Amino acid sequence: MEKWRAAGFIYRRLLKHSSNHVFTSHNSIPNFTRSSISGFAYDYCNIAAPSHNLVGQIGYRNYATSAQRNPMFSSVNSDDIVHFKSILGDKYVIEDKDKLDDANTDWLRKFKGSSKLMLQPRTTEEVSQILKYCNSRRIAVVPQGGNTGLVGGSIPVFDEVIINTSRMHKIVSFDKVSGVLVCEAGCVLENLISFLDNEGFIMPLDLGAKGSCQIGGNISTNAGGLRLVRYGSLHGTVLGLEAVLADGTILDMLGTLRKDNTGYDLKHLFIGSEGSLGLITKISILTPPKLSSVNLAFLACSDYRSCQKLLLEAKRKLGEILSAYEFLDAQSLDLALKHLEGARNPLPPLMHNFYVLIETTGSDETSDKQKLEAFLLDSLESGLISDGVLAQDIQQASSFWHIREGIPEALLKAGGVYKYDLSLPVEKMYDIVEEMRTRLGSAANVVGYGHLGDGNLHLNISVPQYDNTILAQIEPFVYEWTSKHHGSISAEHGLGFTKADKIYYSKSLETVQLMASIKKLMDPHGILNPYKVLPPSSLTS
Ligand code: FAD
Ligand code: 2HG
Ligand code: ZN
Repeated sequence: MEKWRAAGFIYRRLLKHSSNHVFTSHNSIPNFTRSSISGFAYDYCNIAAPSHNLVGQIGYRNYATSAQRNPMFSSVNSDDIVHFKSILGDKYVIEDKDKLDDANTDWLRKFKGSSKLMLQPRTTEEVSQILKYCNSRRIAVVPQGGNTGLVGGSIPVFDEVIINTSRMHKIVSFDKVSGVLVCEAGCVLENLISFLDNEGFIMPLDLGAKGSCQIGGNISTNAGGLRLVRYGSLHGTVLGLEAVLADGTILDMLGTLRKDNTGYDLKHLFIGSEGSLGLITKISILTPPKLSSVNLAFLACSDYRSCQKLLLEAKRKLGEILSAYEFLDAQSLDLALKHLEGARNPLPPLMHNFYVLIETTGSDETSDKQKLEAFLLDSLESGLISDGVLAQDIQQASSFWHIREGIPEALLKAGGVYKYDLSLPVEKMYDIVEEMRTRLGSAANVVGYGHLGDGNLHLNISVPQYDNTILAQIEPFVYEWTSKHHGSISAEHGLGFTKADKIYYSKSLETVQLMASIKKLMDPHGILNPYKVLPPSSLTS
């Protein structure tokens, strides 16, 4: 009886929306605009206090407390400043304290470096001259894109010079026949999405930080995001790169071919290397055509097992039109509704334990719609979903995405947060959330959400204040658990500074040794993003 009542409920909604629920070009409507992403951080700071004090209230940590500055590195002096000005002009050699405060602080407002200098090159040649000089003077540098990274990789640990790519934002070419886009590394992802939308194409990646993150940063972190389930990882879609090595050598690997088996495919070394092997200056990427029908459903499931079974069914029955499969638990939804401006629960406020967003993208509006509706009704009848709603227009779709994409922002507003970005077998993924809840009791709010379609859990532990006693209950347990279940301690955010010394939980000693040899070969003085990705101990032997 219960099931049929529920079935009637969703069926009414489907009928209600069926006249015009198919919406198009979702990709042209950002969920966060550029200003809202960075603006949010400022709003947050303005409410209470300047950023550092605010962060201080919840337990701000300085990098320097957990690492030793490499004594081989030089500090920047006045001659260096004169030299950088001769390359870039005065305006783009930045010593202004306020600008440096922002560039020294990460998105989470958790860590802060103490760089006294930010350089903003416009061209590859300028990057090359800067690195050549820094290498000869043993000045350490940190490449910085949109500074939305979540593992402390994009800010200095000590006084490294920040090389910010924001001025390198030119689209070089777009070929409509092949769908290959060539652009500079500092292009903001959302701008590329808009550019391609006008051309009838889409970017093969999309993430909540699109309003600020840059394509160079995306590639350097091998960002995953919301559509990986459909378009695959950047290792598949990036066709070529231009990068500058530590000694200033410009490496031209900017091919636009899909097939090229002439020797080692070195671009892959840079994808996901988090600025530790070179600074990416240009990219070429394969972009798919924009398809005419996009549908988005926001669904409720009573337990995690149902979310998991629903994924299998979605892969089977929606097949080639499935373009996103995201999940969040009730605790994540609560946080989003509490902290995100304008967020509204798309479903009546009944208790559901889990929520799933299923997006389809296809070329036939009628058949795509029929397919999705049939799938939803079947899933309801079989009890896999307990309620759900289809977006009836682009605004509604944006409001559903706002909830999912806004969870990191909501967590930040809630206080301190310990973040774990885990790859795990889908059937085991939620066990760690439950075990963590049992371990921490009322000391923390443990939430789980993420890219279920890719086996990527975002385990977030929200605390009123950063607290080492709580941290000791979380780590190393979370890493040991992940390793025991053959998972990865970083599915998509990278290792950065915060997880560099945890690499052995996911990689063998021999693998790390080979990585360290490659790093030493390509950057013998270790000036590129030091203290990140690899534990410093792996580089000393
Ligand atoms: P930055 O943060 O500036 O830098 C990241 C790393 O790349 C640093 O190590 C930096 O040194 C290096 N780097 C930057 N530019 C270059 C360059 N040109 N050459 C060499 N190295 C460089 N990540 C995901 O994978 N999936 C998500 O769904 C996702 N969602 C997010 C949502 C929000 C709200 C936020 C705040 C973050 C999210 N992230 C996500 C994390 C982050 O946005 C990504 O890691 C993104 O790819 C970083 O891009 P960026 O330009 O901000 O890079
Ligand atoms: C997302 O998918 C991002 O929203 C951020 O990767 C995840 O905040 C996180 O833990
Ligand atoms: Zn993610």
